Amino acid sequence: MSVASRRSLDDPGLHDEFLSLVGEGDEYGAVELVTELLDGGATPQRIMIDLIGGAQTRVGELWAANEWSVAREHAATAISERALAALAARTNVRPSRGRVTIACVDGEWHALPTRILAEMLRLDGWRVDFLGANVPGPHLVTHLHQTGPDVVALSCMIATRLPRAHAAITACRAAGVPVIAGGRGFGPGGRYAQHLGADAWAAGAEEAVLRLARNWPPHNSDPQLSAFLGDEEYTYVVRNRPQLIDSAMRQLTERYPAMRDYNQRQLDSTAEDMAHIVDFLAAALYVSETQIFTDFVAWTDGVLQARGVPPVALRVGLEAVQAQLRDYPAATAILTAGTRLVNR
Ligand code: B12
Repeated sequence: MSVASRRSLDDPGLHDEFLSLVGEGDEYGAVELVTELLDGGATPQRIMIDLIGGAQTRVGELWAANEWSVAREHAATAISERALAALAARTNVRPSRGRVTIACVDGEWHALPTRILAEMLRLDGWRVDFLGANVPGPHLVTHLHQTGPDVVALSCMIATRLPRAHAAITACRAAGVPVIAGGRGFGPGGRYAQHLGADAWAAGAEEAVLRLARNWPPHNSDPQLSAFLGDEEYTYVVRNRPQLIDSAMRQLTERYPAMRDYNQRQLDSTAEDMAHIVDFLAAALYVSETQIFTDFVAWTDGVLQARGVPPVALRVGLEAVQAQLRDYPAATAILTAGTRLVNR
């Protein structure tokens, strides 16, 4: 290709072009585009963060706005993964630093952000063991004993996985391996990460690269090591999860008549929303942070409204869970804060 026609990350319309390619499931087109950018002199880091990461963020927005279906989002993510793999195949770096294990916590399926992290660290000279999505804590610890890494990078993108993140962080530290945490599940500025005992937190892959290169292991880390944060209310909600969801579904059918005409798919997604209400409530109780729940309610409200579900349905759903938790003051306060948001 001639120099004049080289592609650059600053080309007008480039990001929209990549988004269309992943949206149309055009694997070859997406791989060709990132390869051309690499040939044109763009760094693999910028392509991963700005182009692929940026497109994924747009995919999330399009899904939330009901413009893209779940299937289209899944297909797009698969193409982004292919583009990432193509970049990785073109960039070999001899390991010159330590060894890092990268894993998503138990029940966490957002593997792509950690794949980006893995590639960024590999390009910076780390030897990377990438374990991917949904890694159960005990298996992670076995892996640490077998491979002896210098650091574990643990991802939590959804706050409902925080109790599992806490268990994993505690187990890694007990095995003598420091933990850097990341992903939006750890809250604004990663504020739950230290609370749950992580040695460090980074907002994104670029920050993690700097953090691990310059100041690792952290000498002055002062994690608040608490073996178990869940109190009686958290335990009650987790133990009674199925009953809380079933009973809330029944109450919702009585109090929100439109639901009686729902088809099976609508009923399934309502049950899923109800399960999320209970799971986010449990997470908020676990770390004593109402904001985990109110952020979730605000987000769900937007998602439901984009799908033509009126706010009253969510409000009734929240009330149906709250009605079963009258004797639990912290849960009641959190649910009240959530309901207040929907009433605005
Ligand atoms: C693709 C996707 C999925 C895919 C994931 C497939 C895969 N292989 O990764 C699937 C379909 C599995 C999925 C499922 C769900 N998802 Co989703 N998903 C997304 C989406 C569209 C893209 C994620 C992504 O790749 N982002 C691109 C990366 C580059 O973004 P990033 O966060 O900036 O990444 C950086 C940081 O996170 C950080 N980082 C991440 N981990 C770590 C770890 C360490 C140690 C460090 C240092 C840094 C770090 O570094 C990354 C690179 O710089 C996002 C939208 C979005 N805005 O991200 C939603 C999103 C994350 N999902 C969301 C939701 C709600 C869900 C579901 C609950 C949906 C449902 N109803 O079932 C489930 C939960 C599944 C689970 N239990 O994990 C919400 C979360 C909202 C919230 N309340 O927090 C989002 C934000 C969508 C939205 N706009 O609302 N999802």
